Amino acid sequence: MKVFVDGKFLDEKKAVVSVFDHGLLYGDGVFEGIRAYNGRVFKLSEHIDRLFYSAKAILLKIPMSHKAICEAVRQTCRQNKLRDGYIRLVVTRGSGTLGLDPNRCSNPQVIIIADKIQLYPKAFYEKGLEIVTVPTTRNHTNAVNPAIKSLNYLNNILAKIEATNAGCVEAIMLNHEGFVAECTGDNVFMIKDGKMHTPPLAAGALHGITRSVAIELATSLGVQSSEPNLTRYDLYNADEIFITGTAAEVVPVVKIDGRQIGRGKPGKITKNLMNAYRNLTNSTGQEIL
Ligand code: PXG
Repeated sequence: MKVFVDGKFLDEKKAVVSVFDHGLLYGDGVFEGIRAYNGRVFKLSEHIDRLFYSAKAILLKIPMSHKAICEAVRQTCRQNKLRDGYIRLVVTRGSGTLGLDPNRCSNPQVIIIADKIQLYPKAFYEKGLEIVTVPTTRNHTNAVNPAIKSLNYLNNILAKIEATNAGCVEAIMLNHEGFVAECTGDNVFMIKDGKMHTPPLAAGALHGITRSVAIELATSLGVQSSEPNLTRYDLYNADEIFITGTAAEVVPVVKIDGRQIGRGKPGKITKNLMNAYRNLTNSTGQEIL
């Protein structure tokens, strides 16, 4: 595999960054997770927009233009003959001294890995997931804002460990006020009486690309959506629940904290959205060529 590092394509064994890089020392950097389907990169421009927004929020100047990064992503796919897969884009603060000061860092590193994707088992999509609420609270938006897709994912990792310990693959994270925020690597949606609801971004959620697509697709299917604050009670009494993310796509949820959701199987609107999402990912995106 060839990995893009700092403007060059390196063999995977030689694709390394300095141990003095603040990305490693402090989790000081940003990233994106992107998918390619059928020789096209899905929502590439939107992912790179978000990368720049994350970088701006942490005062990190990305040493490439939006256009150059889009091109480098496609080039990395070409180098690896990848038509379907997962692209991990990372920008670190670069190497500096053993102190926090980011001003002592030079050479922010742009890293692009294009690899095959480990898909979730089919059963997740056919039968639906059981998930749990976990004790770790979502970061306060005035701390490391969850809208920033930063390299500092410990808050999410702790929640993921708690979910795994409970025998689940995803977790519902609540914010400091007790409202539903999102999952560890996915956004969450509920359907009640034919309407769709998802937590507002201010509750402490990532501005998910799949989340935006789900809202657009729902509209095109005639399903109204809104973004109210939601509690666990609202989720427990939903007719349908599903989670969205680049890796997971759209996955039905049939049980939360031991409460069966709806009829305990993937709901109709969820299934319609799963189909619509599949059609969109297979027919749109920036061509790799
Ligand atoms: N919330 C969080 C905290 C995320 O990290 C999402 C929601 C969904 O956003 P998108 O834009 O993907 O719809 C994410 C994205 C992985 C992996 O390896 C995680 C994400 C994306 C791709 C891969 O677990 N998280």
